[in-house]
Order: sequence, then C-alpha cells, then structure tokens
Amino acid sequence: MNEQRTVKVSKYLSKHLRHQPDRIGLTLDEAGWVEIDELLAACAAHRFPIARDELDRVVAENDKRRFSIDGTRIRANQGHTIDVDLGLAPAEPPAYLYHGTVARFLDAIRAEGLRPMARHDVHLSADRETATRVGARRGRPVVLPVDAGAMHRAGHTFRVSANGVWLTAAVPPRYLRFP
Ligand code: HQG
Repeated sequence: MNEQRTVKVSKYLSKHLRHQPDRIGLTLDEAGWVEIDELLAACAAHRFPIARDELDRVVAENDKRRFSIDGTRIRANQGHTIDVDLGLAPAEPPAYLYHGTVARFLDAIRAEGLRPMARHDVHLSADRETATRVGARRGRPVVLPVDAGAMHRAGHTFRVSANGVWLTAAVPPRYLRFP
C-alpha cells in the first residue's frame, strides 16, 4: 500500500466517518461508531472498495491516528461536523496550548476569539510544531498561544481526543496571544 493510497483511503474514511455517513448509506451510533463490516460493504457498494488489511494499516499507520478500532467497530477520533458525543472526559490542559491559523483570519479572531466554525469544537495542539502544520493547510501558518491554564481555572472545559487533539467549545480573545 503506497503513501498515495493511504492518504486517499484516510480522506475517504474521514469524509464518511466525520461528515457525510449518509452519502454511502451508513448510520453511525451516537458516539460515532459503526461496524467495520458495514463500513467496508458500504465503501464497496459505492465503488471505493477497501480491503480489511488496508483499513487496519490506515488505522495503525495514519500520520495523525485519525481513527480508532474497538472490537468490531471503528470511529473517527475527532473532527466531526455531524452530531456525535465522543464521550471524552474533561481533562486538565497544560498551561499553554497552540492554535494554527493564517493571517487573513486574525482580525475576526481578535474580535470574536476562536470559534469551532463547522466542527464541534475548537481544535488546539499541545505543541507549536503541530499547530504550525495545522495552520499550513491554509497558507503561511500563524501560531497563536492559548492560555489554557487560565481558561481552565475560569471554568472552561477541555477534552483531549484519542489522538492528542485538545478540544474546547470556544476561546475568548483575552486568552489568546497575538503576534
Ligand atoms: C479559523 C485537521 C474566523 C481557524 C487539523 C481555522 C486539525 C476563525 C478555521 C483539525 C475563527 C476552521 C482542525 C473566527 C477560528 N473567525 N476564523 N472567529 N475562529 N477560525 O478546519 O483548527 O486532518 O475547522 O483558525 O490537523 O484548522 O481533519 O479547524 O483556520 O486538527 O484530522 O477557522 O483539522 O485535522 O478550520 O483544524 P477547521 P482547524 P484532520
């Protein structure tokens, strides 16, 4: 399985496990899980066959560990736009977390803080390198440090996904450091 195929399979799975399961006739449970057999049958029926060993390799080797397998089920670890409750427990964040974005969003972010936009939560990274990669998806990255310790003390809830992405509902501007 080459890198190109891995990326293609990962994107196809992200699309249907996070955003549009109904497009291939799938229904996820309330926590985002679906039976692997059902998923593979739906992919094959929609002209995107994925072999079981390919699926296992994408889950194990994916650069971001985007998916989890639990027994006979699979789900995306984070990034959903459909309504799911991942059941993650609140967690105490490190003192600082980082958000990767681009300059064209900064005026809005200064005014409104970070909002989840189409996703369930604002996504924050534990280190600058990861945030830089997230921002770089959209252009020249700008990394905003987030005073997560102060947010936590003020009662904001944080959760961490199975692949280490920190999630919170919103980040008011006063907790952000701008360049
Ligand atoms: C920006 C990928 C204007 C925000 C990555 C971002 C991540 C605002 C964009 C994960 C704003 C939303 C998430 C405001 C935030 N006004 N723009 N008030 N507040 N924004 O893709 O964090 O590959 O929903 O800066 O690695 O970029 O999918 O969020 O640029 O972990 O696994 O609005 O997606 O993971 O974009 O990325 P996104 P994100 P996957």
